[in-house]
Order: sequence, then structure tokens, then C-alpha cells
Amino acid sequence: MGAVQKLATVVIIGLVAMATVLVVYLADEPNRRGGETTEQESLAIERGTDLYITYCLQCHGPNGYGAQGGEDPQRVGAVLNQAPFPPDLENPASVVFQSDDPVQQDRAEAYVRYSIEFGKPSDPRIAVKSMPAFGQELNVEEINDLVYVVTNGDWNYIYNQTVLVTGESVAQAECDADPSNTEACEAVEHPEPVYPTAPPPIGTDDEATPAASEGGSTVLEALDPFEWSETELTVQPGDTIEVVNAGVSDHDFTVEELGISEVLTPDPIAITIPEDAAPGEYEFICSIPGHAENGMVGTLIIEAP
Ligand code: HEC
Ligand SMILES: [Cu+2]
Repeated sequence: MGAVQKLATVVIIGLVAMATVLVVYLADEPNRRGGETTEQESLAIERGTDLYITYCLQCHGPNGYGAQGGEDPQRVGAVLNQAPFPPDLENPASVVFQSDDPVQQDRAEAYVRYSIEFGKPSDPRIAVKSMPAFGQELNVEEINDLVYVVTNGDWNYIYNQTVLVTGESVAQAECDADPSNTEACEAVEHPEPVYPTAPPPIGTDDEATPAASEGGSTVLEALDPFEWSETELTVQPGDTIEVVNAGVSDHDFTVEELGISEVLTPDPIAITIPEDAAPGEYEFICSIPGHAENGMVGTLIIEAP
């Protein structure tokens, strides 16, 4: 063999070896990607479930059966869990969110995404939405995770997670309200599952306890979803307002201009208007993302003493 032929042989062997390595590498690609996807998927389910608990649970329920879940009082949301038990859907064909058919699955994802972004009903002629639009307060990743959980999540997991997290926040609220309540404070670490109670049906909030004046203090309730029992409060500097979380979701009472921000609990919290607060109108809100935007806004009027 001449020197040129030797060189050519070496080059060819080299190329064949590289090609083989590449083929083997590429052949394994689906496995590698598969492994990553599964981890991504379970992370998406975890994040999506947390978001579901924060934003959707109050209307759609811990098991995703919404108003059909037979809870008392009834929740207001539609059925998201398509498992046959217990709701007997009137038109099951139109609402399959989890299926093996990729075309149907694509449609479901688009529909769920649209519902989350724009709220329900989506008819622009109807101003009052029975489900708020989340397109403003949730970012694309959050909406992706929520879509993923509704279209791929295991509702048994969501349910179990929901009762645990709700149990934990109930215990946390009791512990915050009374740190000497050791039972509650220990339960934060090992929460007992608490079946979350449903919020009052939409439209009955007017019947909720009106702001009662009790011994110079005003009672203000944070209600689910996204509502204050009063949207206007009139006080004087030094007055106390009793604020209570009468809902299941977390809420706080925030008056930014006065530097007031208190996390609310099922037991009323006394909030004192500073003696030196200037008379005028202030905005009180719940500062949890999405709550003020969806209606947890009111006016605090401070009168001159
Ligand atoms: C304030 C209550 C409320 C909240 C909060 C809420 N929903 Fe809804 N949702 C509803 C109601 C009511 C409907 C049914 C509206 C209609 O079509 O009449 C609905 C419908 C839907 C639908 C369409 C179901 C169908 O069969 O057409 C989807 C999907 C949905 N909600 C997902 C969510 C997700 C995800 C969240 C959390 C980000 C959420 N919802 C938060 C009340 C709520
Ligand atoms: Cu709130």
C-alpha cells in the first residue's frame, strides 16, 4: 500500500467509527428525551396542582367536580375531572379533557387555555364573568402548568395534594392566630387532611354579614372568590377594624399608603388605623396576586376626628 492509500484507509476507518458513534447516540435520543420529559411532566403536575389550589380550588373543588361535586354549599365551577363518577354529565362528548386521541387532546388543551386566559363565559357581550380571566395575573408558564394539570393530571393526586395543603394552611392559620396552640402548630408539619368547605354560591354575598359596628369596631370579611363584604369603610384615626377571612383561600388586608398589611385568619384580626393617618380616601386591597384585580378592592375613608 502506498502512503496515500494508507492515509485514505485511516480516514475512512475514522469516519466509519464517528458515524457509528453518532448513529448509536441518535438511536438513544428518544430514551434520553423520554427521561427528561417524564421529570418535566411530573414537575409540571406539581406546580400546576399548587396553582390549582391557589386559583381554581375554590370554584372547581378538590376533586375537580365543581358544582356537580355534591358539596354543601355548592361550588360554582364546571366539571374539570372527567372521570365518570359521580357527575352524570349532560353532554359528555363536548368536554373530554383527557384522551388518548392526539387531535382531541390538542383541542382540549386549546379550550382549557382559552378558558383560563379569558374566563367564562367567553361571550364578550356578557360583562359579568362567572369565572374570572386569569390571562393578566398568571404568566405563560403558570398557564401552561394549569393546562397541563387539567389535561394530563391524575385527579387522585390533585385531590390528595389539595386536602393536605388545605389542612396545612388551616393549621398554619390557627397557629398564627394563637402560637400557644401547640396542637395546631405541630399539625403544620404533619397536617391532617382537611376537606375544604365550599365557598358560598356566587350572588349570595349580599346576604353575608353586613359590616356590623360592635363597640366602635367595624367588621370586614374577606370572601371567596375575590370579594370584600364591604367596599367602603368609614373610620377615624385610632379606630379599630376587625378583619376576618371568611373564605377558604388565603387573603390579606393591605393599605399600602398606610403601611398596613396583615394576613387574615378565620379568627378576626384587629387592625388599628394609625392616630396620625391623614384624613382622605385610601385603597384597601388583598395583595395576593390576582385578588385585587378580580375585585378585592375597597375604599377606606378616614374622616377627621
Ligand atoms: C370564581 C369561580 C371560578 C374560579 C376561581 C375558576 N373557575 Fe373555572 N369555571 C367557573 C365557572 C362558573 C365555569 C363554567 C362557566 C360556564 O361556562 O358557564 C368555569 C369553567 C371552566 C372551564 C371550562 C369547563 C367546561 O366544561 O366548559 C375550565 C377549563 C376552567 N373553568 C378551568 C379553571 C381553572 C384552571 C381555574 C384556575 C386557574 C379556574 N377555572 C378558576 C368558575 C371558576
Ligand atoms: Cu385575597
